[in-house]
Amino acid sequence: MTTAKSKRLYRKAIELIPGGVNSPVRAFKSVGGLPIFIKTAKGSKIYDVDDNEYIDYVLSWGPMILGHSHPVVVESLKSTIENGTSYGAPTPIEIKLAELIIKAYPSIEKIRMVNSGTEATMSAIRVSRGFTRKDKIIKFEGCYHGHADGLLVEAGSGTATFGIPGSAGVPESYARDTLVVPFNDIDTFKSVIQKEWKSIACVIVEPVAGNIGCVLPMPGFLETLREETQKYGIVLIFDEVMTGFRVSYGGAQAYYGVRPDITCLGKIIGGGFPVGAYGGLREIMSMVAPEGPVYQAGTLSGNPIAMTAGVETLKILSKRDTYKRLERTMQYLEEGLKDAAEGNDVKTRFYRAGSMFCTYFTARDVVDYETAKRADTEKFSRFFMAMLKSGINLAPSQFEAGFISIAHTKADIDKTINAAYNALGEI
Ligand code: HOZ
Repeated sequence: MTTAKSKRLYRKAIELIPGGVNSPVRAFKSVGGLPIFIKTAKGSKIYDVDDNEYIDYVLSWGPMILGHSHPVVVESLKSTIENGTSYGAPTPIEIKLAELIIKAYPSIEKIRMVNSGTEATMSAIRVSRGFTRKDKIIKFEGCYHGHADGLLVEAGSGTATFGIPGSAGVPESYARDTLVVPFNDIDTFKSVIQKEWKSIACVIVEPVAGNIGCVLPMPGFLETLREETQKYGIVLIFDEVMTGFRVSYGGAQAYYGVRPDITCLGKIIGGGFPVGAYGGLREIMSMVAPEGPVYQAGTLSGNPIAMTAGVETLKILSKRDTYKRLERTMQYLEEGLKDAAEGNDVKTRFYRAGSMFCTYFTARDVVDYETAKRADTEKFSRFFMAMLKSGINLAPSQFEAGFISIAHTKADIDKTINAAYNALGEI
């Protein structure tokens, strides 16, 4: 297997783009390799510029739940593109997408489309502040809500991958209004809220912490967030950018049975195009301009290409057996990966919510950021590289989740399990 062309491109990219990449984790820095440059993708596979084939478990970090280049999505995009790519004006297709989302998420009565998950969370917080007329927010250690100032405090994703506690360039005054509590720590959460509730506008959480791997909420955690925020008149925001339409059609809120006041979405609802959305109770969303005084805008918001890809993706996902199929495939992969670790006597912990998952190289349970950080990242890196050489594309960080799509076949999973067995034997 050669990656000579990728190496050449990386040398060029690094001269022109910070770190040679347009998003930090892609640089492969934490796994000690050089990034592969992608040429094409189809179904469960991606192909690099050196024509190597990989079974893909990154899936553009989640959105490609139908697999890459799904024929139905591609066909509808062709006709959309022929009619123009952006108008900066309302279109029928954005109403269709709003309808589909609102139908799937009873907690959402009104929704605003934006261009990324970062914009969605940033705007949801602004609306919460406008609605409650309070400034402080509570977030949880290791939860990543995009890269807006004030949210880059003890964040996951790239900051977890590179061990950066916060980001340079964020004024202290912004971070001061962000109170941070360990994920799954009900007692600390309650004591912070009891002390500070008068100044807290909102609580924002990833219901499944997917930017430090895949950390599941413990029984009672999300329920407590709901009860306490309701008690004190604080807005509860679920950042479902990753979990929305992923862990179930109704997201984590349907999966765990807890309804937030605002939901942030992204990834899957754009079917692989840049998109985000935030929506919630009518009362809160009516605060958004031009209906209300909270300003938020965007030239490409509701872009017809992204809306079309989103609508077509959701239509396919809403078919009866889609999530059952994903569940069967995921169960098979879970069993195989666990057996491969046990068979090689490598201590791991495997977690998943629906079809998002993570294998941690640790013998101890992972319940929050602290316990996730105890995972052996050296071992993960060796595993990652061995898997890549066998044609399996995992996320290049111990602190990112993996995903499967409806295009992943039994043969794909068998090949993956076999590769994992050998890789775990090597490391
Ligand atoms: N923060 C993203 C995953 N959680 C990474 C996005 C990317 O590198 O494309």
